[in-house]
Amino acid sequence: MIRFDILTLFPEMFASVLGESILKRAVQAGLIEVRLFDFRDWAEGRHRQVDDVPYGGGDGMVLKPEPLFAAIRAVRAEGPESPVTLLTPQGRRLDQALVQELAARPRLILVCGRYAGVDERVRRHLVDEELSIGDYVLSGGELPALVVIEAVARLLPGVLGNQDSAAADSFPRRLEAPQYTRPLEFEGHAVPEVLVSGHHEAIRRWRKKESLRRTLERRPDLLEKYPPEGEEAALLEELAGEPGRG
Ligand code: 4HQ
Repeated sequence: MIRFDILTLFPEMFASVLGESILKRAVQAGLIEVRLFDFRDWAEGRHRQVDDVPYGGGDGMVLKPEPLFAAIRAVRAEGPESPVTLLTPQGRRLDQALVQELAARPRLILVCGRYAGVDERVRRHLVDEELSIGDYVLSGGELPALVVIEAVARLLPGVLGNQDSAAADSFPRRLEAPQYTRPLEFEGHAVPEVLVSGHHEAIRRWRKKESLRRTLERRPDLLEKYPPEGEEAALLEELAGEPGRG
């Protein structure tokens, strides 16, 4: 069981994703718990203001330190000790290795910023780690937090049901081979014959080769990082001998 404590100005953004499919079942089965905190509840004054103009001028609003400090302290105080994680494009990039690290924790406290970001004092004096889901700009940390929840949850025992958990665990070193299902012919396009041949060894080899072909075309960096050996090396030779496209 992992507990996710989410601090956000938009707690309602989480309901639809957590209310469907795998995550819904994980919550129902008590495999994960997601608690949502609207940090506006910790804002003072008649307007419950959570943001303000940047000192020195500039575009956008900055999240004020007081409500975030109060909210994070209150949330942190209940339950097991846990680092506080801020979702930001300036953070450590999320990959499957980091997802595995996060999945080993009992609790994650995820802070979702908005607007031009948080006052630097939140980052410096309250946040323990910063995490990015990739090099693109979103409008808030809510979707990144949901990405973290989903990626982490599916590694927990029992969440995926049937699937091989070892396979779910690590990012594959090769891209997947093409997959087909019925019908055998669709709008004149047939399924590769080998897949309906019943020849298991031929199918295994075909998949391995097509997986390599895709990896070579789209993710040659994976071949550098995890060099082919044995059968893979031989299949790569075959690919190199094929007449190219274009
Ligand atoms: N944000 N990975 C929140 C992101 C982001 C990302 C932009 C985070 C706006 C306020 N977060 N700020 N990419 O784009 O984590």
